[in-house]
Amino acid sequence: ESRYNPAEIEEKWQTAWDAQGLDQTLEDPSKPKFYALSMFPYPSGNLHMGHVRNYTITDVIARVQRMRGYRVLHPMGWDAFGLPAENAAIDRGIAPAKWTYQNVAQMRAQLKRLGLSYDWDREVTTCSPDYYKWTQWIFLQFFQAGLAYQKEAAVNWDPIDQTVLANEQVDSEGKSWRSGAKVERRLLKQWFLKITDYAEQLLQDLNQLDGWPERVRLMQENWIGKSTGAEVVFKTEAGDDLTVYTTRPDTLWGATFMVLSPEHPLVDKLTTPAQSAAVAAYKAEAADKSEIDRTAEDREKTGVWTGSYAINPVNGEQIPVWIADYVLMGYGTGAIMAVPAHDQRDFEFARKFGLKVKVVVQPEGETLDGDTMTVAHAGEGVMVHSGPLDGIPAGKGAGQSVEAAVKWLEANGKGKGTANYRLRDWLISRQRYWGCPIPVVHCPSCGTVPVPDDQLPVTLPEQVEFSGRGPSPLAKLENWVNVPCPSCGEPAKRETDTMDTFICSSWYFLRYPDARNESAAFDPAKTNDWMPVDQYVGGIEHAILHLLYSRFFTKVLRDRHLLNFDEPFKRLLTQGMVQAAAYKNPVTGKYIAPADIADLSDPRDPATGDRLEVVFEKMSKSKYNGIDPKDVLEKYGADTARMFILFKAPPEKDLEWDDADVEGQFRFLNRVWRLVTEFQASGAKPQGSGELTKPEKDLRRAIHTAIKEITEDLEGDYQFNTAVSELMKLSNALNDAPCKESPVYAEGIETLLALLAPFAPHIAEELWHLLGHADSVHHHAWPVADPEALVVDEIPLVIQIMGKTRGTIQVPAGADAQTLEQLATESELAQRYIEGKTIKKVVVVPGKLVNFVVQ
Ligand code: ANZ
Ligand code: ZN
Repeated sequence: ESRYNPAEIEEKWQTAWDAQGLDQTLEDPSKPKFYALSMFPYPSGNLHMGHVRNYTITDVIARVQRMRGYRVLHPMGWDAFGLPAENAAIDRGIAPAKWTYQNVAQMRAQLKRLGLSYDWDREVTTCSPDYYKWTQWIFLQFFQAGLAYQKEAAVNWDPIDQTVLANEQVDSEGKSWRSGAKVERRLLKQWFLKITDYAEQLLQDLNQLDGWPERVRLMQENWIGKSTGAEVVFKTEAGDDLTVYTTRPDTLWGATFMVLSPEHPLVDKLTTPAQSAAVAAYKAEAADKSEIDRTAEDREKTGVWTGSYAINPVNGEQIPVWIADYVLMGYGTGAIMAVPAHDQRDFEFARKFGLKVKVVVQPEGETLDGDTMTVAHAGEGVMVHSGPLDGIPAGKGAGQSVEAAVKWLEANGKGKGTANYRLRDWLISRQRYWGCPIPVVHCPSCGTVPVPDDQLPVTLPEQVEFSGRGPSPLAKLENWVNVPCPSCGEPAKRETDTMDTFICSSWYFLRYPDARNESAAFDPAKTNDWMPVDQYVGGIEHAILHLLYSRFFTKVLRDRHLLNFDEPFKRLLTQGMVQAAAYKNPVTGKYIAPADIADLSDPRDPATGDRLEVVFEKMSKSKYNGIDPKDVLEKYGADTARMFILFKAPPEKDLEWDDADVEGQFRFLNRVWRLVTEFQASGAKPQGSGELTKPEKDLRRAIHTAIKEITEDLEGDYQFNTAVSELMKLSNALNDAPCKESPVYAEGIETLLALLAPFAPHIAEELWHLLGHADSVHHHAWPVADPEALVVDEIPLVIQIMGKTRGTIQVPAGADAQTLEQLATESELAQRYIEGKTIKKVVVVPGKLVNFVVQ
């Protein structure tokens, strides 16, 4: 008798499938399409359990859809630019390209061992010139549409290494990862994409995404951060317009001072000679602070008076103009009217600097006084001291104060209703080497000139020195930087910034439908055919930026007439984390490696003797609770690993690693192996008899119930865990069936293998062939439940004696009360208790129970 040997059969089938081209995309227009996509990985070099989970989920979906008759696109690629490759170059002198491609090769081999049904012919690698040529081309599409522009913005500057640092290279204390120097902020001219032009569409179209988790849609909505209010024009004493953005134009009569961002262009003009030293000092201080610091709520307010006043347009009052860092230049107009009575930040500021506080919203049953109140009143009330608004209820609703204020401002030409978005334009410049070069040339006479399409890609030079010091490696390469201007031919300089890697991943899903196209990013006909992605699967950590940027790219390319749809990802599944037990010292907060613990049943810190807590946390090196997929594959094989991951938790929930459950799935596959090999060895020839016997009927019901339940589990919410349970139930039913010679048993064995195929593709294929099939089980049609087989013809009937349940008997479903009474009375079970007694009364509840009252 043969043993289940996963190592052998998995490798055998992976090779065979490769040779047959089993996983190649079927381009058959007569079939409906299904695009199944996992978020592509960064090639760090090692596959972790989170990857395994993500890709297994998508693979099951892809395989089921193929069996259900779809043509399926299920590709894989590499998000291959980025900082770690450059760090490897700096630390270990290995070229970023070499490091990256080595990692890709290693991870591709690991993926292949999992039996994932990818069409590898469509693999994309974002750092490869045949890919980034089109990233550059798409960038130029944005440029031509006026959606890519340059402006000054702050970067992290390391004063010792004289270099720009990425945010990830600055630690939580604001120090450089390499030099340890306190990082400064410097203004540099940098490239931006105008995502703000699409803010409203990105918000509105969230309504189309009912296949996304509500939580993710909400995160996107908050990130876009729409607020509505008004712009109001104040005048400076010199007659300049000083426009503010406010969400509470109704509180205009309560504005007692103004605050400008220190970077506001009118600050210098407004500053009086007496205040100029203080203002200059404050501006310098603010320039060094990050936005997060500046807007932290618990921070003590700081600021300086400019020495000037502005005029409140609603009542002609003169109010002082201050500068303070809590007002940001990048939001609204960079200037606010301060209403300390009703805004907490303004209130704190006013109290600190002794500025007036004037109440204009009076809450019912209270009399707030600006001189004595201790906290701003942001809540409800009635408008007071507010001219035309007096008596109107305060609020944003219809007929309330904000609406009335906007109407009044517009009628009197003092302002207008507007909306604002928290979303900012996307800063895409990186002063680094390992990224996609921005394809423009700077010419002294022509300005910024795009590199012509026929000169793309602008390739990354290979002879580069990496020190982590000084300007970007690209900027140091004289003969790469100096080029003739594509427009006038005079000496000019290449742009040396590279693109944020989020750009590369904002369009890769558009490339897969036409991945080998050498003359275009993609053929719109092909990409429009396959897109949108029907099921996207990935981590919640990408819930905001990656998804928002991809949506933005899709909309811009649609407006360039390259795409004919609004949204790239129809359905989104964000899979939960993979967690494992970690041992934590509750006193020191340190994690202890299991290998250092003497007795795991009484885990103690070897250093302190403290009793350790066992906690389930995301697998990580620092918590010593990582499990290497390689070890699991070696011990049990890919099919077991897949089954465990699918069985252990619903895909969107966190999964707790459990060796016993892994073992359990391995045992289950062994059971399947035994069932099928024994059936095959028995040589039982399914013979067509007429009427089915009762055991045959029962087995057939079990088979078709499994089909029905598993099919339902895979529709909608992808409840793989319950689907695996159903597979286990079916295998038990087969095991226990007394009719192993019956054609129904043969039907059951084949059905089990077909249903198992998407989950454990190798063992299903091996056993399928053992049964004598020539074609792949993965080409087999997904089984369909026969409704007739599901009909239950017998039900259990509860037998009670004097109200006490004594057991059940099987009776025909739908039997009437009289029949039930007869069957119950005659049953052995009832007879046992009734013998020698007289039946006084029989109570029958059809479909449920029969109760005997005896004496
Ligand atoms: C007067 C006022 C009175 C305000 C009041 C609020 C309450 P959101 O919802 O975030 O859009 N503001 C405007 N521009 C700002 C900037 N560049 N930096 C910091 N704060 C700014 O909030 C908009 C409100 O935040 C605006 O409404 C303004 O303060 C402030 F009882 O104006 B408000
Ligand atoms: Zn020129």
